[in-house]
Amino acid sequence: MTHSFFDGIAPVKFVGNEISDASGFRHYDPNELVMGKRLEDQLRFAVAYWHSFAWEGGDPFGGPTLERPWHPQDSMENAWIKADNAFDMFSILGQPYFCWHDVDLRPDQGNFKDNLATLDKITDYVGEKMESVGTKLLWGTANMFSHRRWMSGASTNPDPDMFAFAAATVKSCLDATHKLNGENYVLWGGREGYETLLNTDLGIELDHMGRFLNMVVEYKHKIGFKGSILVEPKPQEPSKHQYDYDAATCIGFLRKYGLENEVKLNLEQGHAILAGHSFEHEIAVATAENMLGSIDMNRNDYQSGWDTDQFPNNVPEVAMAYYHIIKAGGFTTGGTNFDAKLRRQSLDAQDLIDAHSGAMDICARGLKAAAAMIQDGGLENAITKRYAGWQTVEAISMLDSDLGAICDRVLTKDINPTPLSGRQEVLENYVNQFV
Ligand code: XUL
Ligand code: CO
Repeated sequence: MTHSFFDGIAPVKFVGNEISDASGFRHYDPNELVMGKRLEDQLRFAVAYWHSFAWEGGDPFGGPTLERPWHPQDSMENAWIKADNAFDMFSILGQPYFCWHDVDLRPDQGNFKDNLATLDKITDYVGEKMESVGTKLLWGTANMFSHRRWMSGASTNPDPDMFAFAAATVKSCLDATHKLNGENYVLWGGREGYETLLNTDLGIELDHMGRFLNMVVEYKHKIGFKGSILVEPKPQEPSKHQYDYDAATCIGFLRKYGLENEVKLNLEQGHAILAGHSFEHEIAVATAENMLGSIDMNRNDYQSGWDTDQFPNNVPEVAMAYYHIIKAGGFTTGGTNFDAKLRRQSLDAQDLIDAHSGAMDICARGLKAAAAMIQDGGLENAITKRYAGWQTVEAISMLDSDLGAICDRVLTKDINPTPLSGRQEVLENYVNQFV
């Protein structure tokens, strides 16, 4: 390839905390040790192929605004040019990972057989690029929501042939992820939900989704894929009601279908907001159940009520997200995938670089603040103190007794507890010293 979209843009380097509008990392030095681990290994950044290279700038009111050398995305020639440019960007950013859907990588020829052949070809090519640039695959996934065939769902589709097409598609994407040494495989149920109960049998759909996910796990073991299988919660959009509403709903679903030791969660900031939660809430729910797999780091607009997929830029929020991740031991197979896209007026190659390098800096800043809070121990101490009563023999043994015995004890000892302050404000002031 002679000409790159990113020609003339130098690799982003750590420049220290200087104030200027020049490109460079202010907070992300990949080699900095934080809690005994290199920052790069703590954060495990990934670029999302779909937002950065496949999305063309459309919104519900207008078509594409972005013009790229790999448009239109309907031929293998352009798929190769897209891959060349993607890896040019990866070498500028130096992030260790990327993620893809099948449709981001190859054109859609409209039938399974041809799509399988082009996926195989393009993943051979991408494998060579990964080798030469040194970028690894955090996760692969299947896009089973854009094409009209998926409009009534994939594994939850009332038509068994659609279920079959979905199963074949996931098999092909899991094979491709395995071939590229992916560290996880993600299933986001974009159309696994419903528009109206007037035409929907909830029981059948959930049972089919549970069986489908079990087949994915069985196949993973059959081919010896060592990565994690992750599901990604989201409450609505595109479906009015999506089955994987939030972390708690997914955990209940995984337990019901016997998958709690096989499948973990890929949690996304924007999806947490759509579910009426904070990102830290979703992460804390998952880590409390040892089910956090990976995160899709982005930022949702708090007013608009739809999935805006902006790059993160709120240090206190990001810090609390990483606080819960590191407190639970940090990422193992997972990482920080920027499931985020430019605004549609941000046309330039430089915008893509600035969006990612800024986001990497925000995350580094947040993670370092989180690590400092953990090392200081202030929040942990406050929680230990708040629950200290549960360390006594009397309290512990109460959990093995019964309501009658507890009632007798309350009467005999005349138990009449005095409420204690939750001290929320002082804890908020404490956090503010770190962020
Ligand atoms: C959609 C979303 C997806 C998944 C992968 O909201 O987050 O990009 O992360 O299919
Ligand atoms: Co996502």
